[in-house]
Amino acid sequence: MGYNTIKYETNENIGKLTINRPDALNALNSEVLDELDNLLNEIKNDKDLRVLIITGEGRSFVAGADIKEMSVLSPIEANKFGKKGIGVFRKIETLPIPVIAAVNGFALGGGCELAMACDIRIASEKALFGQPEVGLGIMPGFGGTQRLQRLVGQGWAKYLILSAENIKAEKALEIGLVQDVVEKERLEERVNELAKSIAKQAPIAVKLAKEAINTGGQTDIDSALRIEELAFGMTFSTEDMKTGTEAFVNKQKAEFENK
Ligand code: CO8
Repeated sequence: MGYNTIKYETNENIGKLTINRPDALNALNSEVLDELDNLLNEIKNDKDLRVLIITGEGRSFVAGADIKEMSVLSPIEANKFGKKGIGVFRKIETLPIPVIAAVNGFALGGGCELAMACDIRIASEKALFGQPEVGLGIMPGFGGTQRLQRLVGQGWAKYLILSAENIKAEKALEIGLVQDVVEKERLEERVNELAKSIAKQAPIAVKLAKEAINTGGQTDIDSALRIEELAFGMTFSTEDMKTGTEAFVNKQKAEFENK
């Protein structure tokens, strides 16, 4: 399918999705969200894919939801727009494969929220993070009030959301919002390295581990440990479990088949 506002390519078993509205610093309008939704449905059904990378074209990751589009919305329309974004971001978060945000520039408002819906965030030293919504008379509406506190705790979540202050990549690293910061020129290489290292692990084990972290993170410890117990047991029904453990015993490298 052809897209106007996003680009998608695959290299072996790694997908790369680029938000492609550089003139608007990749702001998320309804068209971007609709196209993302369609593409994510395709990605979800691609059995060969093992990792997805999300990044932005040009000097911005995503500078937020499209303020021009939002400025004329009625409350009902705003609600619909918010719901659309929340649905798309949840689709990213619950994809059966890991998703890495390669944060190449501005990650503001909906852009920070998009990065947070990914499993891992690697930032360029030029990246800027923030939830500036209250400065526009609105508030985060694509999951920011919930995901930010889960990632960095309520203190920093309140600091960032209530002050609308932006922070540089190094600060984002310090508070745990991103997992690594690299020079701008090295971002692609660093993210590809990480994607490849995830892609060579046993895919079903990776998928179950992601699911256990996501689901367990939303529940009490006893239920969460039960989720882990069940998922752990399930890995023993895979051929990849035999491949992985036998390769270790025979001092060989495992090649997993996603079975
Ligand atoms: N929406 C629409 N257009 C944008 C956005 C945006 N979020 N950000 C940048 N642009 C456009 C600019 O309007 C400009 O367009 P034009 O050339 O036509 O004037 C172009 O991108 C380039 O931007 P600037 O000239 O401003 O570039 P600068 O380098 O001077 O500044 C900044 C870069 C600092 C990133 C600046 O553009 C900026 O502050 N952007 C807005 C950041 C922001 O406030 N983001 C949060 C938006 S609100 C949000 O995300 C809510 C999410 C939840 C929605 C829930 C829905 C109900």
